[in-house]
Amino acid sequence: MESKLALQVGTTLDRFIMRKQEDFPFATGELSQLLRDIALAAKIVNREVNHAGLIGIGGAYGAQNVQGEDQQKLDVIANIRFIRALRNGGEVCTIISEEDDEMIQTGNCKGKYIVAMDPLDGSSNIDVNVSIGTIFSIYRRLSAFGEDGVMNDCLQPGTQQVAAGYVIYGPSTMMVYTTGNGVNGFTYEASLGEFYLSHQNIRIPENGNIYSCNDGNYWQFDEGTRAYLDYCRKASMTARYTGSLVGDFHRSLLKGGIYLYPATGKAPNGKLRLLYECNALAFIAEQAGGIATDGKKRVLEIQPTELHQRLPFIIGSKNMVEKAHTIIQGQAVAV
Ligand code: P6P
Repeated sequence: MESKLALQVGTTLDRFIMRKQEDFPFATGELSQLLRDIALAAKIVNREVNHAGLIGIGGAYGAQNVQGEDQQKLDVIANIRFIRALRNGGEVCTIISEEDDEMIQTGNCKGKYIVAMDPLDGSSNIDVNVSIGTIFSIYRRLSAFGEDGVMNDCLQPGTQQVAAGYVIYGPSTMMVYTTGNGVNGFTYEASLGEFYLSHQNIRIPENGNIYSCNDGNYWQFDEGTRAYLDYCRKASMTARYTGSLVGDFHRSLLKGGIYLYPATGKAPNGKLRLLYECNALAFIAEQAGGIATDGKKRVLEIQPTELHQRLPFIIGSKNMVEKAHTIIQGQAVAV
């Protein structure tokens, strides 16, 4: 049911959230507050990303995260900022973060929600000023209120997300999210400290001409994936790959396109993480009319077994992902 009052481009995120809450007569406002808490953290991280080079918080932190990846200073800062905002907001009992091996208990035992997040994805791009992003998924807790969240709360399939989104820190900073009723994008005006509705009811074009994949892994891919990349080259499609999932997905969402991170020799289960990267973008893609799979199965239906599990990932325009499946699974001869 549409909100009573039309929401025009230029509406602030706060007003948008409030108006959309009216569409849920039994809503009690906690999810709305949680989305505001995320937006607040994004504003703070945006400020730090914007002048990292000036205040010496660029570069490596000198430690590795649970993934064995070199943490950048901003990875650590962003993780702290989002955890603090979610803890202070009071709506979240437990957080899963790329930067922390274990579940993070906020102490808000009455919090209704679980958040899975990649606080700063693509951070190796910070020092070369390429877009980076935050990715988040929100779930209702399954366990009883009054206690810390438990593993069962965290290992829910993506179909159980109540909201998901990302923030892209690029030429402009945007927050794009869905609560299951379409996808909307908000552009940040730093001088006013507000996100404004700039991309209403985003739909991903069914077709596109851009494919996004790390071609350097070509000989590590299986035969089907190589056949698909050969098809893209023969079709004179455009290759675009920034090394930032959020940036490459955002382009596919707005212009049409496909992003692939298949299994490789170095990453036999794929590189990207189900809980705090793929599920959120898959929810957004499907809400916008696109598709997201692990090469075979719908990402949102995958039952997680570990907090940091990885999977091969294909996401983007409906017809492009379907074409990729037919070639990769050997059901069609690449032209
Ligand atoms: P590669 C960044 O580390 C990331 O998780 C995604 O943002 C990005 O798409 C991918 O990994 C890049 O990985 O192996 O191509 O450098």
